[in-house]
Amino acid sequence: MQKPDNIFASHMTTVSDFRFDEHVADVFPDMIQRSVPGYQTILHTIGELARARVTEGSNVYDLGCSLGAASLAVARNTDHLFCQITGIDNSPAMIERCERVISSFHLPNPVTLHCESALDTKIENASMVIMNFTLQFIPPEQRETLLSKIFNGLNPGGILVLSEKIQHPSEQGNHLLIDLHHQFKRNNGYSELEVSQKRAALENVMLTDTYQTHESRLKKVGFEDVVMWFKCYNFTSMVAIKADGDNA
Ligand code: GEK
Repeated sequence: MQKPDNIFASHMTTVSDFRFDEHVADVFPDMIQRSVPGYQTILHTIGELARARVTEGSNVYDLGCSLGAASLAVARNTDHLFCQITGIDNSPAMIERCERVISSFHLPNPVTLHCESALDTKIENASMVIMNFTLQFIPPEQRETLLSKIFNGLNPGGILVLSEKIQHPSEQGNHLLIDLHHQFKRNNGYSELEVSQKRAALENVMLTDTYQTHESRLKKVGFEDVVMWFKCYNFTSMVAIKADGDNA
């Protein structure tokens, strides 16, 4: 049974900045499921992409792995070859619980976890890197350097799966998408107070870019192609492809 997320249910006199602490880690599966449209579809597709693109003897990195949902999707879909899956998160509470989740499954490929910032992770011999709603928590001025490091660590033909909450470039379009997302959350049982207090908590912590910013930055660091394969309201998932030797 998942623990229900009621972190923002009672009135707070001051809303502190959102942190991935033990309270959040305890309710995380319920929180992300009720807050991110298409979360299960995205995990399913990460599994499909892993089956199609992960190569024998390569590394897969899940940066900002939380409780390991994307790493598990990769592990379950790579039973036909050997690969090393590495989950990274800088929240000790997340990594501690993720260890428990991962060790409760018998997986065809090893998943190794490290508590560190994705900014410090060495990326090498990678056929797939996943940032499933993580880049939005990295300071904006460090995003290009991180993406460049990922690009350099990917093998030719390797992919980055980048899922992000985005901003629409026009104010009225952005409001339309925010309203639809808030309605999605109310439909999933969050109250008006929960929606507004969570929004205030995330304001300084989760800094979103437009799709255009993502696409041009990914191209700038060297990716050959950027494919937006999922969008619902202001939530999107992209696959950035590194040219393989034959196309380069
Ligand atoms: C999933 N991918 O379920 N380095 C490493 N981790 C970080 C950093 C950083 N610098 N900053 C934040 N995080 C998951 C969901 S949640 C998305 C990812 C969300 C971690 C943070 O601790 C948290 O676990 C994760 O990124 C973001 O597929 O809650 O909206």
